[in-house]
Amino acid sequence: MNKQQVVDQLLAGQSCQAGQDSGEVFAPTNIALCKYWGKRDATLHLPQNSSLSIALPALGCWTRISVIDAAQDEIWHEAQCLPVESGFAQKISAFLDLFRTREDYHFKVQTRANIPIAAGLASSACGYAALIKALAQLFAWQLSRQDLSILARLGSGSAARSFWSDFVVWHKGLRDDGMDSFAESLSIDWPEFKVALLMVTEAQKPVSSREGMQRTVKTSPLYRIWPTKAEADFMQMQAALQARDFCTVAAMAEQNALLMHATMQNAVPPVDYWQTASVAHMQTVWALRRQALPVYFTMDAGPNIKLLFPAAVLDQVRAAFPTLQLAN
Ligand code: 2P0
Repeated sequence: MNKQQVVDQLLAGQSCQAGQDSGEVFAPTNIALCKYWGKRDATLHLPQNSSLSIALPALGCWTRISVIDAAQDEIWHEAQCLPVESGFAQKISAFLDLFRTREDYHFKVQTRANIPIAAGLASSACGYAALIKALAQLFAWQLSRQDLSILARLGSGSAARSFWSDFVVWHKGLRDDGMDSFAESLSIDWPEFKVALLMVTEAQKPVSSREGMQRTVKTSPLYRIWPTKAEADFMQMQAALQARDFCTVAAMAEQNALLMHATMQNAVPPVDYWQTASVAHMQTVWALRRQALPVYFTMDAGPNIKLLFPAAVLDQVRAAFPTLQLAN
């Protein structure tokens, strides 16, 4: 099955007529507590394991899309019109091809984000989710958020999780067409669960997540244990979240991230997103825990660290990490 077949199946019976302008929509970024790492289908971005994330509701991507009378798409990022041949513009235009219900439709896409791009802060997640939300408004699709999450997954796997502002699960699904590989909110209201960013660098990562995952699945002997362990974490973490058991959730998140990074570092050649400062932050977290402070971390495909802690200990965590940026 290819992407177009999935789109056609989901949009059957929906309007093919685009309005003039979507208006500006926002999608939050999300940080996985139980990570997505590895695909069972690289075309449809179907994952090897289910994953679970927390949204950062004030950080993400704003997108507006309109139909223009032009021979090609115009892709704007942060008030700059990108050259048609740029990698970013080509990726977006190729994705838009899936939704061009008339051949003469060309789009102007305007995006801005308040997170750095490709630095392990899920910029592609909020970027593709915002694009799908904007298209849904432009075409006035009558689709559930679960269906929108399937469409966004075709752009980037983790985008499936960027349609809600709380804890979200993305089911791996079993079907070849991926219609059961969608995300949904756990509807858990837990404002005391805090996430803070420790920025090591805003530079773009040297190896994309997509390539990193593919190399890990193909060459890392340690990856063999990942799908089963990640699926077990996914189930147990949901129970701990329902129980509002902070230390269990955060300890599992840290261990899940460390196992993901171990599988990457075991790839040939290694996929290594760690920098000296990332490791120093981890060691500080472990030292604080030895002093009984409930602070944990997670880390994605980039060197930046995300701290996890209950709101009640914010002052102590800030004293240890004066540069932290509170993210929720
Ligand atoms: C996650 N990451 O669960 C994991 C943890 C990075 C580390 O999802 O190939 O950009 O577009 O499906 O979604 C980043 O991978 O990859 C990611 P594609 P994506 O958040």
